[in-house]
This record gives sequence, structure tokens and C-alpha cells, in this order.
Amino acid sequence: RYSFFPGEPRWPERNRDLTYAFDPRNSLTEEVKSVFSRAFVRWAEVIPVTFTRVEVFSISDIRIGFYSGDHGDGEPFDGVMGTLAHAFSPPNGHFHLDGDENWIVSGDVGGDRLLSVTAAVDLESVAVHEIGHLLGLGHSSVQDSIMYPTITTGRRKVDLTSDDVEGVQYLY
Ligand code: TQI
Ligand code: ZN
Ligand code: ZN
Repeated sequence: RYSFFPGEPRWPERNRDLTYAFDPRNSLTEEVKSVFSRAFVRWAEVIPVTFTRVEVFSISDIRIGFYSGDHGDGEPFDGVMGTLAHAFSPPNGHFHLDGDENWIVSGDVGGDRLLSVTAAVDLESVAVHEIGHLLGLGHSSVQDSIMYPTITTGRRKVDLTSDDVEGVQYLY
């Protein structure tokens, strides 16, 4: 079953039209940015919350960036595998991804040839999971849910289950 962070933090009623922005220091391609847009839509379809991309990083509700190792928030990344990303509970909005991972950017997870040489991680799957945390969801005990705390390398898991939907609809 779904869970929440202690105290059930959520975005306040006066701010449910959330903005998101990408760290300009990453100079991400539109292809990479569109993966996040798709991940936000999956959650926005089931709750009265909107996500709008803005250009000004410093004033955005949700701030997305790829970083390697120690990046200044006391939770350093650890190179390939291990921690892939982290996001904080509302209303923090920081969404950080480990720049050292071999991220799969397209929707196509590809053949097993690539996956056997490199431990590749599907970006959209991780984004959907982290957005769950940004909205206030903790981990779930339901294996197929987005918020279940394990993911198979190279696997794509992007569809919300009824458990994810019930959890987020309780909050919003
Ligand atoms: N990052 C952990 C995560 O997002 C960070 C974390 C550990 C955490 N414990 C937490 C966040 C408790 C909130 C509450 O779960 S991770 C997965 C999954 C990670 C893990 O890099 O290990 C995904 C990132 F679910 F597959 F294990 C994305 Cl999808
Ligand atoms: Zn961080
Ligand atoms: Zn998690």
C-alpha cells in the first residue's frame, strides 16, 4: 500500500499550479526535457495539480538538475548505479539526478545487447517515481506500483497503478 512522509506534507491549496525548470548549467536537449514533461503529465491526469515549464530556474517550484558526486545538499551521488536520483518532500521541490548514470532517454529501452554491457536506467521511469516523492508520496509495498522502492535495470515502468492513484488522490 502507498505511504506518505511524516506529517503528510503536500503542496498547499493556494499553490497547485506548480512550475518546473531545468538547471541551465546542464544545457539539456529538448528530447531530455520532454521525458520529464511526459512524466509530469502522468500525475497531472489524476489530480487537480498542473505542472508548467518555466525558464527561470531560481524562482521555479520544482528545480530539476543532473549532478555528479557532492553537489552541495549533503546527499552526494555515488557514480554508476546505487543512488540514481533524489527528490524531497513538499514544498521543497528539489529534483536531482545522478549525472553519472547511463540514462535511457527515449521511450525505447532497446535490445538486451546494450543493457548487458552497461547498467542503463530508464529516465522516464525514475522521473515518474521522483515526481511521486515531490508530490508527497513515500514508498509503496505494492510491487507493480511506481512508488515501490526497486526498479529493474533497463526496465521501463511508467504507468501509475491504482495504488499510486489512490495515494496521490488522498493528498490532493
Ligand atoms: N533514490 C531513492 C528513492 O527515490 C532515495 C530514497 C531513499 C528515498 N529512501 C527514500 C526517497 C525514502 C524518499 C523516501 O527512492 S534511488 C528508485 C526505485 C531511486 C530508487 O536513487 O534509490 C527509483 C530512484 F524505486 F526504483 F528504487 C528512483 Cl524509481
Ligand atoms: Zn541533491
Ligand atoms: Zn523512492
